[in-house]
Parts: sequence; C-alpha cells; structure tokens
Amino acid sequence: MKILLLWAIFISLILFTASCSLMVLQEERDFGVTFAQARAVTVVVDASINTAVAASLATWQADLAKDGIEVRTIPWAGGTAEQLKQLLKTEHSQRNFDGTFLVGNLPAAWYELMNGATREEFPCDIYLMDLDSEWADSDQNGRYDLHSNLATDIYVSRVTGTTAEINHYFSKNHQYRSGALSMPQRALIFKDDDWSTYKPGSHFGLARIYETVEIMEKLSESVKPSYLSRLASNLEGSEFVNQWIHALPDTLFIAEDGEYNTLSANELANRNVKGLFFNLYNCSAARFTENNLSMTYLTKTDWAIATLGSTKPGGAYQASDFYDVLAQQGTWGEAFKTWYNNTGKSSDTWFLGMVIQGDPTLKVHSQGIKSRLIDSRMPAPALHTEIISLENSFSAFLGDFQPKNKEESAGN
Ligand SMILES: [Ca+2]
Ligand SMILES: [Ca+2]
Ligand SMILES: [Ca+2]
Repeated sequence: MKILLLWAIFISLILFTASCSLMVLQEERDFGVTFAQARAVTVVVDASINTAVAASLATWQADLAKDGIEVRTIPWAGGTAEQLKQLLKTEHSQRNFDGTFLVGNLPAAWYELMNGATREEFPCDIYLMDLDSEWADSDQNGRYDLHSNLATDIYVSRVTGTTAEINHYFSKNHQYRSGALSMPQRALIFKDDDWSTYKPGSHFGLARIYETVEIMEKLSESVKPSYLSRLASNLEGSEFVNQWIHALPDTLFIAEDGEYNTLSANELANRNVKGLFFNLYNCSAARFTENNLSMTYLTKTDWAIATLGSTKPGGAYQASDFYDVLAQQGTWGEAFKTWYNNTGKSSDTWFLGMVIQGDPTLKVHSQGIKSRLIDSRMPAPALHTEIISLENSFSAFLGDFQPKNKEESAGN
C-alpha cells in the first residue's frame, strides 16, 4: 500500500513537472500583436478654450513633428457624440489618421447594460473608436444598449479640466518629450487584498517592457501609508504603475485589516502622487464626466502623462497585449486599440467602459521586448470563458463600487 502511494506521488510529480515545462515552452514566444506606428493624429479641441490652450497645442505639435507625426487640429463648437463621430468619420475618409486626442469638454456617447443584477450606465469612447460600427438605443432613453460586432479603427483619448489644468498637462508632456521629466525605467504593481492570491508573483506582462517590476501584494504592504510613501513625490518614482485597488470615480478604497482606508482624488493631488504611466485597475477611476482619479493624476499632479482605466466597474487585469505594443515602441493609443481588439471586445460587462486618457501618441521608454519568457502565472490569453469566470471571481464586491447613474446623480 505504502509503495503504491509513493508511486502515485512520483507519477504526480512527473506530470506536474512536465505540465509546467510545457507551459513555459508553449508560451516562450511573441504574442504576435501587430500594430501601426503613428503617422497622423487629429486633435479636436473645445472651441471655447481653443485660444487659452493654443500655445500648449503649438508646442505639442512641434514636438510630434520631430517624431514624424502630423497633427491636424479641429475646433469643436458644440454638438452631440453622434456629430463628433460623424466628424471623425468624414475626416478619416479624407485623411488616414491613426487616432484622435479630444481636448476639453467634448461630448461622449453613453451606454447601459446589466452587469449581473445591476444596471450600469457609463460614457463609452469605444463608440468613437469603431467608425463603422452600428449602435442602437432600443428603449430610446438616450443611452445605447446594443451594438454590432466591434473592431476599433482609430484610438481616442481625452484630457479634460480647467484651461490651467490642461495647460499644466501639456507642460508635463513637453517636459517628458524633451527629457526634462523622466523616472527610472521600472514598473510597480500595487495589488490590494482582494487580488493578493490572484496570480501572486506575476508581473502580468510588464517584464516584457521593464527589467525591474516591483510587486507590492503582501497584506502588510498593500496599505495606504505604503502606497503614499512608495509613490511619494520626493522619491525617484517608477515610470509605470499598475494598481489594483477598489474605487469609486474620485476615491480609492485601500483594504487594511478588513476595513477600507480611503484615498480621495483631492488627497492624491495634494500629495502629488508620483508615476508617469498608469494602468488603473480601479473601478470607474476614469469616469471623465465627473471628478475622477485618472484625470487627477494627469492634470493635478506634476507627473502622470497617460492612463488606462475604466468609466465603469471593470479594468484591464489582463493587459499583456497592451504591454507588448508598448515594449515594441508602439504608442499608448495603438496599445489600447490593439488590446481592445484582441482582448477588450471579449466582454462588454468588463471592458466596454475602458478608455485611455492623456496624449495617445506617447511611448514609454523601451529598448524592445525585454523578456520573451512568459511568466506561467500570468493570465492565459483572453478566452471568453476564462474572462467570465474571472469576472465572477472579481465581482464579489461589485455592488459596493457602483458609480451613481445619471438620474441618481441629478438628485444630488
Ligand atoms: Ca437605452
Ligand atoms: Ca470597425
Ligand atoms: Ca491592503
């Protein structure tokens, strides 16, 4: 009996070892993402602030010209998201630009869907990114609820805020492009309690860009004081930050000893929290139609220049396509468009609110793909079934982190 048991353990060990090495062998390859290098971008700027931000845009245009990117600026006098999309379609038919940067308060399409038992509504920039897609509002309540199959054609990004905040953003952008603003080329992953046991130790693909990926996921270190001290403005910082923290649009909820310690957008701004590029796996943190965390990093600190986030509960926990484009010196916008077409379109409930913010033609510092060895702890390619099961495992606290819908907000 004892021999049989030992034999069973021996066979199990062999099988386990074999399956591990197979995983590594199978994944020791490029993701195979294809993307374009930016050649032309269209800027649509709120006409009411056009004069106030003209100098910033002129500097930016000159910076992009050095990278061989042509900029065309169109003032926006007002109108609907449908009219904005028509403008982009017409422009795209005449001039094959890669993406657009919306500067100031420009319209957004809204979408609504049921996420489990919860009805969610949210601004949706995928609507603008897929120029030939069809969208319908079946109950005619002003929010789309149906769409055709999606394959985005351009990337869309935004910067919003006061003219002073927008000019501050462009000032940082120029500093980055001229080398005056930089941080050590490394990534920081801050993973809070609910995901501490999800793929522990994984770099989630960031090691393809950076030699150093620091992971803060132990319960003892995923606390607010550690977040603030690790991202303190007097330290060197990390070029890339990927944070997994529950959130409402303007507040992070950092779990500590079974309770939440809140970190508001105002406090983030006052602390001048430091990092250049952010993947905000923080529900609703990029809900740009109200005060939000993403635009706070971008326009109210001295550092951040581009974010990836969501306007609703959700986030890019599986962003390896995104990182792969960045590693190969693609732009933030191309990374987002590629990620959406490969991964994001698999799940509306999880990804239809995904957006990028900040200059979409930015690139991280990259010397090409650093590591072709894929961490076997990384999430598998985005098969729909896996996304659904992940959603279910991540959604336990969804009800606590729902931004207010329009009618509820209007009552405040
Ligand atoms: Ca509707
Ligand atoms: Ca399309
Ligand atoms: Ca924690």
